[in-house]
Amino acid sequence: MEKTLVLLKPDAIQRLLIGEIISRLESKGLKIVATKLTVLNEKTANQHYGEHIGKPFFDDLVSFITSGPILAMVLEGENSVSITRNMMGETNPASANPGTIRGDLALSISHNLIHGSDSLESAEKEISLFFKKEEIINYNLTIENWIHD
Ligand code: D4T
Repeated sequence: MEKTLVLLKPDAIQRLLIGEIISRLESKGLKIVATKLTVLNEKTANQHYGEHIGKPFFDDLVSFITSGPILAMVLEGENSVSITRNMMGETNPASANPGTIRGDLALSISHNLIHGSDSLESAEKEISLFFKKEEIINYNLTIENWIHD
């Protein structure tokens, strides 16, 4: 089953939005198969946001993402990568649709609450950056037949 990496960024933790955001993802039918509260060091932040090195917002992005605890999660479900991205909304909360996490809960592009892998390939890389294999739990929920085809 498809897996994706989600990070609740330091603003989500400080604004006490962990429960609200997880509740949306969990209610959709995505299953949490790994999670940890952690503080990113600069090295891991550089690896995670490597594609943005050299962009004008890069230094602020790294300071922000390393500024306090984040909640990292692996979510599992059919099409979990694209479903999570759709539920997050556009990168800039000002253009994110109502009903999305960023559209409903954020205002600023530099404080946009949540990260989700943007492709299957990134999901694989990102999951291995944050979690060891044995930290990802394979288990069944009894309600799964009510969620999947
Ligand atoms: P992440 O990677 O955090 O899930 O966000 P997105 O996938 O939606 O967007 P992104 O990779 O383009 O941007 C990464 C991160 O940088 C911040 N950012 C982005 C910023 O502060 N200023 C900017 O101009 C842009 C484009 C927000 C998300």
